[in-house]
Amino acid sequence: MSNKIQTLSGYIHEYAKSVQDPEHFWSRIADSFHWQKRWDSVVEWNFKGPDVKWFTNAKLNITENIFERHLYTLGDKPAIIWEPNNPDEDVRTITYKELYAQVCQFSNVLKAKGVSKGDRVIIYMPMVPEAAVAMLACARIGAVHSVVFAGFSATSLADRINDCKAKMVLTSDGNFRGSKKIAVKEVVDEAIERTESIEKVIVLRRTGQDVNMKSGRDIWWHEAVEGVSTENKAEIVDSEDMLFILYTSGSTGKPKGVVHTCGGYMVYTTYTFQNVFQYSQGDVYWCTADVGWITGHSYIVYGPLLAGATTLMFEGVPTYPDAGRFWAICDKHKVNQFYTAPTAIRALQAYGTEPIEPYKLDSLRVIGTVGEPINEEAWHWYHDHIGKGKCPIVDTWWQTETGGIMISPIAGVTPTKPSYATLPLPGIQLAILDNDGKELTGNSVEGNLCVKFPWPSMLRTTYGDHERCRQTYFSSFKGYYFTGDGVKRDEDGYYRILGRVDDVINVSGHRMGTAEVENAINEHPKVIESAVVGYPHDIKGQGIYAYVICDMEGRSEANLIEEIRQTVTKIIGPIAKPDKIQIVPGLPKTRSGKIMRRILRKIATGETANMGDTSTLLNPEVVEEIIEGAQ
Ligand code: 6R9
Repeated sequence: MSNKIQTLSGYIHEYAKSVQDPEHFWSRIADSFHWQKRWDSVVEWNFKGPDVKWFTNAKLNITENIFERHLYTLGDKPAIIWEPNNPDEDVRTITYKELYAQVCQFSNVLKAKGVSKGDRVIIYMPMVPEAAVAMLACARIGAVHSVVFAGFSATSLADRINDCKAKMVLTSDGNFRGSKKIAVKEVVDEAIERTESIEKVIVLRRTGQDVNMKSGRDIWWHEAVEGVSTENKAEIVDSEDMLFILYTSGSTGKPKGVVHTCGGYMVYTTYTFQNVFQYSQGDVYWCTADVGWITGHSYIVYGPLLAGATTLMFEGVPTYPDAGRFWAICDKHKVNQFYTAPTAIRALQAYGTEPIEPYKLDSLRVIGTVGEPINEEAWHWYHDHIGKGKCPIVDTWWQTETGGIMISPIAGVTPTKPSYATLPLPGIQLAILDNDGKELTGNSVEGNLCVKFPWPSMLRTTYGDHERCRQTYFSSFKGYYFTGDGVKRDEDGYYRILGRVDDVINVSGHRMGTAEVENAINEHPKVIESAVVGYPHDIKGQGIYAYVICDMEGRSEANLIEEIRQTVTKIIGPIAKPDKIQIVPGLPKTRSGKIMRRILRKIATGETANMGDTSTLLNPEVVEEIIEGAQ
């Protein structure tokens, strides 16, 4: 772990080196991995294409760096500790050796069922160790995984299958979440009806509920692995071969398949995991995310396992069987690093400190957050009641597209400040640009957050549509990667993320495009037009406010609103269900027909005293009517 930064001056020194000579800096980090063939050049890039390559022509397999590289020293050490939804069910502890055997075995299964290098495999599974086995088995044979969060609807799943033309789906019968048992296989069946590329479905038995197994297509996981060898020689791939696709929402209607490649992603997730969390051998690290999101990819599976860490995986929810569950797990497994989302902190904060009282929480050394800005109140609550005033909070800013943590304190090294992600990690060259594209230098500035130099785990493209990648991230400000976030750099040079500046809303840490939600609402036959905005929500960070024009004939407003909610659940999933739906007579539009979202945002926030200039509107009278009916 020689790459670990341990002092503030060490950080300053490393950061300076990473900017002065990035090639030398990253090649030194990359040297600690196992490459079948070394790279010709560290980085080749331009942000025009964009065209970014790290460790060109190097050959490797990421799973060899998890297993073969660690087995002699860490073989008997727990790789995954799995805590089930129900605390009375047995914990599973899987050592590196055991996980290796399972991954090899499942790699052989995938191959036998017709998956080969470059094929896309959808993983639609609950939070069980087999989800990690599935990801790693794909990586081992050079197949490309695309994990879809198991809360997404059949329509969302079908869209993703069709977009990447996946050959196989790995799933389960059902999913335990708190007191609920959720059907999973059923959703897969419905989705596959709208697709043409799926040849096989492998189904893990988890809940034991009844499912339909289509003969010739569907296979039980336990039957598929029976008698299959636990030895497998890893497929050697190129550093720039695809590792995975992960779909994420943008400001346009359709989610994009963000593409990550092998070499750079491996190097960067490991480096950031080791540094940000200051993991030491023997520690137990726990990230509460779901593997369906990028946080689960980089900081439950790849980063920790590449670093030889013990990663805890939790199947359930923070409030089951009660609001002390997270803290019970921390004590039970003596968790040293705990990483969660502000929305979970706020939700638990609402229960007061009573649920925390039975627990010591004395194993915790580092606590972290990710996914959305953390408000100062939640930061202090987390710091005082969970960290007991002695654990540094790592507020980590990053994105699906960045692959790994970009701005964050290094635990115990970087002095923290409530609500600040603090400073960029080594290798990350940030820039703040004003709306005219001028870089704002110096401190005490505010603007659009951009990055001006590539980093190893950045996205390479959006699957099947490179132009969309260029348009979305590299066209707003020429020569820069644009994050979509607003940021402030304060008088100390510290960064505070201000939230999205585009039409993306962040609900409980989940990204959603307003257009995506509008499209779903518009599927209801009585809806004529809709506009969706975010508004501040105490627990979720942002809530979804939908203004909808409907054909009301023969319908009650309450029924329609409920039906619209169900339509959104059906089309996207429960996470996109609007918190507020207001039926309106019209939407404020400019003369060119554009919806004036600025006005709708103000109404949703309750800031109706000063509506600004509405004179350019085609229909200014509608504003008053909307204000009157606002919720
Ligand atoms: C990792 C992840 C990315 C968006 C990002 C930003 C918001 C994430 C944050 C944060 C403030 C933090 N975000 N971390 N905002 N402080 N520490 O969440 O990826 O799901 O792609 O979301 O989340 O707005 O642009 P993703």
